[in-house]
This record gives sequence, C-alpha cells and structure tokens, in this order.
Amino acid sequence: MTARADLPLPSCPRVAGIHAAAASHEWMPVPSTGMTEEGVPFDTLLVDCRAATMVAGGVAYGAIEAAAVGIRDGRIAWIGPEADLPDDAASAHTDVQRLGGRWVTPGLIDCHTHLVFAGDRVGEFEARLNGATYQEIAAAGGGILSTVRATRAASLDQLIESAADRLESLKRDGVTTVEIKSGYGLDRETELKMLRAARALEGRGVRVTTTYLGLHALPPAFAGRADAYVDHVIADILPAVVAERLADAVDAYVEPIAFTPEQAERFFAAAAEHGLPAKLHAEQFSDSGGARLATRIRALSADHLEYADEAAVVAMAEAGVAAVLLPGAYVALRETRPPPVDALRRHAVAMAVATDCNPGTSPLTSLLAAMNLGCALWRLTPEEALAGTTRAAAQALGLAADRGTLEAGKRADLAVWDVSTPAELSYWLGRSRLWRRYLGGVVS
Ligand code: DI6
Ligand code: FE
Repeated sequence: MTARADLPLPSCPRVAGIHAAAASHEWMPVPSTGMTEEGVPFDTLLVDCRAATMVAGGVAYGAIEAAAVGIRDGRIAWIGPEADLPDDAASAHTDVQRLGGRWVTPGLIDCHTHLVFAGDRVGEFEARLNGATYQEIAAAGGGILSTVRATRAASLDQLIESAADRLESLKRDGVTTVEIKSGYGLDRETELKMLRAARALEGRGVRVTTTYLGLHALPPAFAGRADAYVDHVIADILPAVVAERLADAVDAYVEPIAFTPEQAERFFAAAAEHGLPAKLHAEQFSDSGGARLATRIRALSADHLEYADEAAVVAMAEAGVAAVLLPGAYVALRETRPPPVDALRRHAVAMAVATDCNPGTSPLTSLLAAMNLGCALWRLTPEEALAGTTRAAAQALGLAADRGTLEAGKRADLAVWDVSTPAELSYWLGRSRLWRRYLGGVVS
C-alpha cells in the first residue's frame, strides 16, 4: 500500500470551499489532509448505508441518507452522500461493502469505567436493600476497601480475564473505545498491576485509555493521615505510573467520604507536571467543590454531578470541561436527585454518558442501557444520549480530534446497527441491535 506521507497534498481549490461548508455544518464530502482525488482509491468503501455522523450543529444526528464512507489506512478518508462519491474512489483493490441500508454511527465510547477489579459486592447490594447506606458500608470498612482486598490478592492474569469478560459485553453494544481506571489497589504494586491489566486489554478488539485513579479511598495503613497518603501517591506511585507510561490521565474522588478538593488539587498539580490531564468524581453525594476544582484546573471532565449547582455548570461551560453522566450509579444507589441536565443543556456543556462499570455502585456492563437510563431518568433526548457516547465522550477523554464523529481524518471506528432510526439505540433496555463493528476500518 502507498504510504500516505508520500502523497502530495492536494492543490485543489475545492478543498478550502469544502472546509468552509463543513464549518457551517452542511454535509459535504470532506477530503482529509493528504488525500488526492486522482488515483488513490480507498482500501474499503462502505455503501448502501445511512450515517449518523454525530457532527453537531446541522440536521438531527448529523444524518446522511444514502451515505458512503471511504476508508484508507484505518481512517475515514471520505464521507458523504453516495451520489457524490468521486469517480476514482474505488479500484480493483478496494473492498466495497454494501450495508443493506443499515445505520452507521461512530463506534461507541465508554468514557468512565472501573472495568478492572476482582471479586464482587453482591453482599453489599443485599445489605443496602436491607437499609444500610453506601456511606455507612464504606465507613465500616466495606465498600471500596473490600474490592481493594480482592484486587490486591488477584493475579495480573485474573484481573485481565475477569475484565475481558465484562469488556465483551461492552463490545456487543458497539463500544470501540473504553476508558479504564485504577483505584482498587491503593498501593504501588496493585495500582501498577491494575493499569497493566487495563493496557493488556488493548489487544482485545477495542482501544483502551487508562486513568490512574490515585485518590479513590484512604488505605487502612494511612487511616487518619489522608495528607500523608497524598504525599505518598505523589512521591512514590505517580512517578512509577509515569515511568511505565501506564496512564493517559488521572482521577480523584472528591467527597466527604473520600478526599477534599485541596488534596485532589495537590495530586492534579503533580500529575500536570508529568503532562497528565485530570478527570474528577465530583458532586455525587454532596456539593463538595469538585466541579469548581475541575474548572479551575481545566480538567477534561467532571463526572456524576448530581449535586452540582448552576454556578458550577456555568464555570464548566466557560472552562470547556465536559460533564460525564452516570445513570448506573444513580439507579444502583436508588438516588433521587438528578444531575442538572437542563442547566448543562442551556449552557452547552458537553454531556457524556458512561457506564461507570464498577462492583460497588454501578454493576452495569451495557453502554446502550446507560443511554436508555439517561433518557428514561433524566429526559436526555435519544440524540443527546448518542452524542453522550460518541462526540461528548471523546471530548471527555481529550480525543475529540481523533474519534467520536464520522468525519474525514478520524479513525474508522464504526458501529453498524439494525435499527430503523438512531433513536432506537436508546429505546431498547437490554437489547443490542449491533450488526457489525469496525476498528480502524477492519471488521472486528
Ligand atoms: N465511582 C467510584 O469510583 C465510586 N463511585 C463511583 O460512582 C466508588 C466505586 C465503588 O464503590 O467501588
Ligand atoms: Fe466511577
């Protein structure tokens, strides 16, 4: 195959006009940089399909009826109405695939998970239904700490295999990128083991981004010495994570039962010196200032947000911090205070939706179910729910330039669905209509 870098850039005057059209959100074929229109056919050409591009600002879902998608070198090289395909789009070497009129969307992105852990918390689930609260269980040494004990005891392979099983369930929902956090180790060895397990899952037909959740809970060895634990994380664990390049971002749990904004800020400042962006568990059970911290340090996202007020939302909008909504935890904990969806919408904060898959508060392994719950519980529109697992989820990971919409230049990570409209993705509860997934243009 010809190396893309060797190709001359197009001197075609149409390119400037085409980009201007894209900026005004009209749908036109947009050649990616480096694409020539003469003699460079696509590796793969998808035709006879409808595309929900999820590009914002135009028609609903950024939809293109009778669409075609040209793929080269694992990326989308062209997308538009099939009738506008360039004449030289296909050669004898192009794999032309007819999709039978099905809908193509960006591959889904689960941007907040704790997929790697050992054991389960079924007993706690029962205890909560018998009246105990999550906070009481945590205070009594259960909760996160019980998963920490199980995760410390597990081997690397056990962590990989148990997470791979949950990952298969996400893949059946069309997920092509998953974020995975550590945070059930609370010591150097186990945090590194969790992150290595997460990285190992990259070979299993998805792209993985990893987050070092350095401040999740206080380990018993540091009881009553939270600041000393933060010092330890900064001095001893974070540098080891960085040395092995095991994390793409860092996270902290800001709550009265976990860490203060000041402690989180100290950790985030240290991570920033290593070039790692921040994400936060913020305002899940109380208004503790997590969202305001997220805006102050320009975090990628603030996640949960049930107790965030409008002022926090305004600050998030100004700072470009994405909101990540986690209906699984809300349902599992039988919460009744919804996140401020209306304010987020009015102030145009990107709203992602994720599973928060974890053994304690969100034993949810279906991103499509999270979309349905976001609609049913909080009145997201089905279009917002799909944007929440594509465009907004990419933003929450700092990957908006690379994936999350169907646009020339982005990765050809796609999901193809047997649905009549993209709204149907949010309509079913517990049913995936996935027909096929592409990762880098290859059926996977
Ligand atoms: N994400 C978390 O990390 C915590 N809550 C949440 O939604 C605690 C998870 C746990 O209890 O294991
Ligand atoms: Fe979480």
